[in-house]
Amino acid sequence: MGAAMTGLRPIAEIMFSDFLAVCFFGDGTANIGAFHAALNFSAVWKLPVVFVCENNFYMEYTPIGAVTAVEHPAADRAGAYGLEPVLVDGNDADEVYRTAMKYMTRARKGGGPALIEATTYRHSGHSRADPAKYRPEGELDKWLERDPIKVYRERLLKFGVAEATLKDIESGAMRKVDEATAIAKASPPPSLDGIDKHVWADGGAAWRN
Ligand SMILES: Cc1ncc(C[n+]2csc(CCOP(=O)(O)OP(=O)(O)O)c2C)c(N)n1
Ligand SMILES: [Mg+2]
Repeated sequence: MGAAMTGLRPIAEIMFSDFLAVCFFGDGTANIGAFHAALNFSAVWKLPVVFVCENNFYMEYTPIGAVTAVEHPAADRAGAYGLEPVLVDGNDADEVYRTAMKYMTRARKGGGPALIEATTYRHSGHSRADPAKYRPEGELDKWLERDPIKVYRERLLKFGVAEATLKDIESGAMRKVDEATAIAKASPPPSLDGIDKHVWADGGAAWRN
C-alpha cells in the first residue's frame, strides 16, 4: 500500500501540468484487458491521455467483427468508462486533425481522457509472410480509392495548391525517410541505460523500495 501511495505523487503532478500522452493502438487491442484497465484508471484519475484506436478492421488474420460483441470496438465501449463515443473517418486528415486538437486541448486543460476511434484500413497483410488472402474480393480496391494520402492530395489540388508544390512536399518527405534510414543503419545499437526512460513519470523505479 505504501508503495502504491508513493506512486500516486507523480500522477498528481502530471494532472496539474500541461503534459499529454497520446496512445495509439489497433482494433484488436480493444479486446484485451489492458485496454479496459487503462481506460478505467485514466477516467478515475482524469489523466491527460488521448487514446486513439486505429480500427483497420483486422487483427492478425481475424476480422475484428468476427470476435467482437459490438460494431465499434472502441467507441461502443467508451460509455463504460464515462467517456463519450468519438468516431472519426481515419482516412480524412482534416477530420482527424480537428478531432485530435479538440480532445488534446481539453485533456491539457484538465478535462480528462478521451477515446477516439478512427476508421481506416490495412492495405497489406499482418506481416511480410501474410498475403492477406482472407479478405473479401474487391475490399482492398475499394479502400485504396480512399487512401488518406490520395484523398488529401486531391483536396489540396482542389483548394488551389500547385501540383509542383505537392511534388516538392512528396520528394521532401521521401528524402527525410531516406536520411533517417541511413542514420539508423549507420548508428550503434542503443545503450541499455535508457531501457526504462519515459516508462515512469519520475524516470525510475523508486516506488518499488
Ligand atoms: C495479448 C496479446 N495477444 C496476441 C498477440 C499477438 N498479436 C500481435 S499483433 C496482433 C494483432 C493486433 O491487431 P490490432 O490491434 O488490430 O492491430 P493492427 O496490427 O491491425 O494495427 C496479435 C493478435 C499479442 N501481441 N498480445
Ligand atoms: Mg487492426
